[in-house]
Amino acid sequence: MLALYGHPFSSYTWKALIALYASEVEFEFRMVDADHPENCEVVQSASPLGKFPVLADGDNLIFEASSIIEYLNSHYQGSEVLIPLDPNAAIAMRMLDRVFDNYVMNCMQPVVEEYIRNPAAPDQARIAEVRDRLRRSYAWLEGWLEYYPASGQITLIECAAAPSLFYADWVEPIGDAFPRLAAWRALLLSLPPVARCVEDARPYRAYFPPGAPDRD
Ligand SMILES: N[C@@H](CCC(=O)N[C@@H](CS)C(=O)NCC(=O)O)C(=O)O
Repeated sequence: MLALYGHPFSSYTWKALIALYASEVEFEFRMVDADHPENCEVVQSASPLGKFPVLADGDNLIFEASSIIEYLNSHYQGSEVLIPLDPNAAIAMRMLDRVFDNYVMNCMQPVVEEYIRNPAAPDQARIAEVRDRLRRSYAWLEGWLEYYPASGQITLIECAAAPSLFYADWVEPIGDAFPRLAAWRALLLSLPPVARCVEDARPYRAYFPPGAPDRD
C-alpha cells in the first residue's frame, strides 16, 4: 500500500493529499512530527533538505508534491483526471502548478519566516514586499480566471491552488479587489478533498506564525 509522509498543517502535504483523496487511492498517512522520529528519518533521507510530503510506494520514495501527483496520475489514476494526456493541455496545467508554488505559496513564505525569526518585531519592510508580490500574483490570477472553467473537478491545478490560496489569503487577504479569485478560493475550500484537509488541519491553527484569522 502507498504511504504518505507529511503533516496535516503543511500546505505541500495538502497538495498531495488532495490528489490522493480525489483519486480515491488507498494509502496510509505517516505523521512527520517529534512523536514519530522513524517517519522524520525517512523524510530526511529522501530529499536534499528533508522536506515533506514524501510518497512511499514500496521502497520507491517520491518527493516534491508535484512529482507525487505526476506519479499518482501515471500509476494510480482514480476516478478523476489529475493531468490531461494532451501535451499542450498538460503543459498549460504544469505552468499553473509552477505559478501557485513559486508566485503564491513560496512567495508568502518569507512572512512566515519573519514571524518565526522575530515574533515580537518582524521586519515590516520585508512583509510589505511580500504582500505587494502576492497582490501582483492575485491580479494575474484574476485575469487568468476569466477564461479558466472553475468547476468541481480536481486536477493538478486545484491541488496546487487550494493550499496556496488558503494560506496566502491569511497573509494578504484577497478581498473585494479580486472577486473571481475570492469566489474560486471559496469554491476550492468547499470541494470534499480540500474540506477534509482544512478540517484535519484545524487543531494546528494556533501554530501559524503570523497568527491565523478567525474564519475559514
Ligand atoms: N518543493 C517542495 C516543498 C515542500 C515543503 O516546503 N515542505 C515543508 C512543509 S509545507 C517542509 O518540509 N517544512 C519542513 C522543513 O523545511 O524542514 C514540494 O513541492 O513538496
